[in-house]
Amino acid sequence: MKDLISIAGRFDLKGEVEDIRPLGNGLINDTYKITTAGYAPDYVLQRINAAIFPDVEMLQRNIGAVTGHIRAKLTAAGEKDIERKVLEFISLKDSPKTYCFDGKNYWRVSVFIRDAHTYETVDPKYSYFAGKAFGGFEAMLSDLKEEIGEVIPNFHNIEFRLWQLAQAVKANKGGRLGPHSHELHAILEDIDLHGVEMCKGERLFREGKLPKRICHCDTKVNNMMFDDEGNVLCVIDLDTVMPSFVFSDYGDFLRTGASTLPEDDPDIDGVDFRMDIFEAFTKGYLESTASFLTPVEKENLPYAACLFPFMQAVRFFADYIDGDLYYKTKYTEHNLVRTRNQMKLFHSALAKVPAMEEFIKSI
Ligand code: GN1
Ligand code: MG
Repeated sequence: MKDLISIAGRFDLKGEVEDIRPLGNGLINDTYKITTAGYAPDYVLQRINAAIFPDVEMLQRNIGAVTGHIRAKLTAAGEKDIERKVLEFISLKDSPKTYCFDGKNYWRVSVFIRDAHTYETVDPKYSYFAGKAFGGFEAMLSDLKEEIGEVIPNFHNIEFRLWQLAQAVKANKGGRLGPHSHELHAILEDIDLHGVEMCKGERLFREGKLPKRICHCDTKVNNMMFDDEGNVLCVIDLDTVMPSFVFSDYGDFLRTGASTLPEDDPDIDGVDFRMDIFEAFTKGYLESTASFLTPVEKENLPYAACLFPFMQAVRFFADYIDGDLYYKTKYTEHNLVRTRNQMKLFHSALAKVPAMEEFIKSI
């Protein structure tokens, strides 16, 4: 706590720090809430996982460009309550930089959005709002002039993720893959069976048929803030904002929002892809992206709904085989449980592609 207070002290905060305690459940960074005295805003302090984001300068530059652009748009539109509608990062006392290095770790601070909530699950009504908000986020950034760097190269490139899995299998760093690990081999076969089909996006890109746009790339349900009345306030967790296919934002929301269970629930039989959430989210998303979405993007949204659980399974599984080097885990089999869960969700979504296509055609 003393260390955290001294780190917080390097940022240009209003008000005196009263308390700092852990916040949220991200799998990558460590997050804390800073409570301040009196009327000053509270803040969010984050230790940036530099193993995953080695270029912190680029990371914070991207975020600065995106939040600055959105703030300017909201201001021009005469929005009220802008502090709750876009994140604000705080600079250091002695420099305009929005991060510091303590000799070991990188840290940053943003304003804590008051009276706001995140949810781990959503009903169809909220999914519709979420579709409008994530689509609206892409729409707002569609005329951003500043260059946004690829902060994690190949982040949502499934060809690369499959290659990583193959490397993990070869190296077997965690020693988890043996001749008797029948289940693991069965998962590998299943992934292999669908790999080519799931690389469709990368092929369309190479053929010049699919654009990259500035996307959020981590549109999990819990990365969106709602006010007390259930209105979307803003999108948070901007670390992975980068050029990608719109499939990233569309597919990753459904991966978490349309699943009947959380991504690490061991009740695999209970995992199912919810069409009511799909329909509501898709409606909202198509409304807010109408100004730029191309026919190829639109027609491949059902593919995106399958791609994201598939890609997440590939990533969790590679990490399991590596011996849990990337994702935080709470128990030995955690990444394997996540893999099974995401493969089940993938199959459930895949079976519903014809119904999804029909719905999209109907609107
Ligand atoms: C990570 O940080 P968090 O928990 O929002 C990951 C996402 C995964 C997600 C799975 C930088 O997101 O890509 O979809 O875990 N972020 C990074 O829960 O790898
Ligand atoms: Mg997050």
